[in-house]
Amino acid sequence: MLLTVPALAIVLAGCGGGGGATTGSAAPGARAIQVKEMEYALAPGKITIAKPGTVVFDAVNAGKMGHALAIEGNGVDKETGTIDAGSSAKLTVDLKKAGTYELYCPIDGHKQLGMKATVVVGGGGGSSGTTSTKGGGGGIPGY
Ligand SMILES: [Cu+2]
Repeated sequence: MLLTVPALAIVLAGCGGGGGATTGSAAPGARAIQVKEMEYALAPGKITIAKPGTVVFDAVNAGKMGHALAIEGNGVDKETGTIDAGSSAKLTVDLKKAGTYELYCPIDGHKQLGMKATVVVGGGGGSSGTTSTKGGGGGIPGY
């Protein structure tokens, strides 16, 4: 029996506060991003993600023919099968590295016709980010 797993999941969700307002019902920590596919474009054309992590691209085929969704870059190379017109598919990828990734439709010629988008993953660590007020622990004010 896996009785401890749901309890653990609840605990993790409970203390995972502080992130962005994630209203979706995706797995904890995963971001869901919807990408519309049509002839011949992807929308949005540029996706910015604050920091590395797991991303679920929800590819919706809003076009009139079959499409698919692929992502490539920084060692990542993954794609869905063909998505029929009116259907959708999920592409889950672990974008571990900050940098630029290319999202595109791998079906013959579609990328060249404009079915591509840029995904930029931010560094996470850096100037902005979480500035906690915990002060290094040993901070004795006034010393
Ligand atoms: Cu396509």
